[in-house]
Amino acid sequence: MAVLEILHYPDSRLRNKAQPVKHVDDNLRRQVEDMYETLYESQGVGLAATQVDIHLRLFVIDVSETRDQRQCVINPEIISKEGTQYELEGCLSATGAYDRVERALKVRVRGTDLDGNVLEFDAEGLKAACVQHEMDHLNGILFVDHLSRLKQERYRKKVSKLMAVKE
Ligand code: GNR
Ligand code: NI
Repeated sequence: MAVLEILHYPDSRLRNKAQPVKHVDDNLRRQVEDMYETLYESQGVGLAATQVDIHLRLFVIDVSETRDQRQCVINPEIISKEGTQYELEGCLSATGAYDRVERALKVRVRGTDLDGNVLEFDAEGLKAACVQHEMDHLNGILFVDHLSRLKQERYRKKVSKLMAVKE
């Protein structure tokens, strides 16, 4: 197992649209194990494959306090949405950005697990926001894209200043 390197804004690879998973092999299983390790090490609630430079449609989540409710969804789809919420989000690929994003309050998710079984579940609140956030990653979208133009511009400048300091 290994902790994978997470891509950071403004890395253009975060803009790739992930491709459907055609079959699950041992290599992909290993990558998913590494994604869990990366998720727990970085204390996130979700991680999309895109963030670790794997451009396949899958994500892992664990929104539990106890960090023992891992779930991997392959070829995820949101089949229904209900209500709205407007809660604070952060992203492991967008350091230093925290803001409220409008999301559906409840979603119904369909996909498959690593064994090819159909998976279908309801998510609400943080878990629902997280699923929508991870689905966005698979489509090359970051949560900062949902913010106002002004906030996006401020964030872009903040990051370029931080990068200038590093060099
Ligand atoms: O750790 C994370 N927290 C979070 C909080 C609210 C809504 C979504 C998230 S996902 C984020 C981890 C991450 O960047 N996943 O892509
Ligand atoms: Ni994210």
